[in-house]
Amino acid sequence: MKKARERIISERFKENTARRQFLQYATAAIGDACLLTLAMPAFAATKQTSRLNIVLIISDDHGWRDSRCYGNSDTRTPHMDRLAKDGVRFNHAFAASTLCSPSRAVIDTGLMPFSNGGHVFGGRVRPKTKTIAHYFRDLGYQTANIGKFSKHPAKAFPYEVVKKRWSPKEHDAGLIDLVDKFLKNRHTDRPLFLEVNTADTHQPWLKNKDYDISTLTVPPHLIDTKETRDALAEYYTSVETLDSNIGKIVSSLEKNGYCDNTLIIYTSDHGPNFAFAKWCLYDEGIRVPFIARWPGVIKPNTTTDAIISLADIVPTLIEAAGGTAPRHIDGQSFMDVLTGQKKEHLKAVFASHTGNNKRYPKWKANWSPARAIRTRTHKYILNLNPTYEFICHITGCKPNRQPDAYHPYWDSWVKLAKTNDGAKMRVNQFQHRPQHELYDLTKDPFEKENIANSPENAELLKSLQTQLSDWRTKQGDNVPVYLEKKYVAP
Ligand SMILES: [Ca+2]
Repeated sequence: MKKARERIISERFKENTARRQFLQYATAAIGDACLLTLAMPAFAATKQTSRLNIVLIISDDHGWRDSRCYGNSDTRTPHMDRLAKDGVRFNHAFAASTLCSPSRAVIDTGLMPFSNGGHVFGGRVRPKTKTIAHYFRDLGYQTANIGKFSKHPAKAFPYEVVKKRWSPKEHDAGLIDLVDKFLKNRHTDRPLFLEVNTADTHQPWLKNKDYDISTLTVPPHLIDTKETRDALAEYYTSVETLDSNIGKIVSSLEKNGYCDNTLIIYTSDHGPNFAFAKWCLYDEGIRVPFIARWPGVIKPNTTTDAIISLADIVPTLIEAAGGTAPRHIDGQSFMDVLTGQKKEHLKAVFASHTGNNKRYPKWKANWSPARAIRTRTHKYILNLNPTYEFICHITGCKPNRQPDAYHPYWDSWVKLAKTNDGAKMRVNQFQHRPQHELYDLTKDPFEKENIANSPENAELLKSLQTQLSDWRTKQGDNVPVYLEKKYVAP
């Protein structure tokens, strides 16, 4: 352990020296940067720089349980499993929000949803917010973003190279070629910060390839119907494609010389489009896969139970690159967990869900804002509009209106609920959220039994409420509790 630490310190010293030298060089050559690139022969492309390259692969709506290395034996994920075998797998990584753009704004800023401003779906980060593209540019890196962008406004995320590719119907067709060509044609001696955003697991899911739905294990938070099994098979088919693409990205990195001196991280923006997952602050919504590979620094085939937030990515990567993490941001570096020096990181994580803006007025949907605190053992959720029915894409999409986003499984649950008490209870739990929800995750990991009203939990409830309230105050989050039965879009 000591040896690993010394090695890291030594490497960081070398990296910092190289960075200083590079900055001096860059200052002199800045005006000729383009000419320099053009003039540089292909064989001189320095991919194995003395400084660390960083590749962050972010998937869309992939749940933490849904790969084989995380224990789901129904899925086929050899490439994620391989990445985990080569590196460290985090068991307690949490997104700060359960929708695309708010979660991604946190990943790229290190600031939680209210402090970066982009807490609404499609919301914009505050003017002058510093993002990962700024931080790595300042560290002398070439910054690139390939795939789904979903960051607003785009100018606040000034990646040097942006290659957008996201078409829900076509999934990631063409994405791998973009990554491969970019890596192949990259001729610079600067280190690389690359964010690749895949969309394979976003709806609409792919058609079931060859999963036998009768053999699938339906996770306990879902209601077991044929339609649920069909949806799982489609989702797992999409997970398989995601996994294959991760394999191709890693293979392209290795083929193009980004092997030993490259930190590769795989994570997801939030959980899948199943009830009690995406759109919700239950663990199935906010808990995400997180795998990191860094040859020579991260001990292979290890796992950690350290609790991390995706807000911690920015400071961790800055530190890994030899920089100093900014103090004003919410995220905290977990570099010591990556290197195996520490087993613990955060005591609790916070999460926030606002929902859509007024782009869905006809639906009156996705307006069930909530906030949550999640400790090692418990989750407290504060629902800010508890009397309004929980309507989201899962319950609100109709086959004739939104054929690509419609999933028949929800209708199958509603139908079953007419004759089955268990189904009736779960459908009701999904559509009607009390103001206060408390779960004991040690006994009830799928958060099915709300214990907020049990007198024996009063003290714990109060403590978690105080922590959440203090956090909200610090964040500038003053959204009140709405007790009207109406749609009040953010
Ligand atoms: Ca997403």
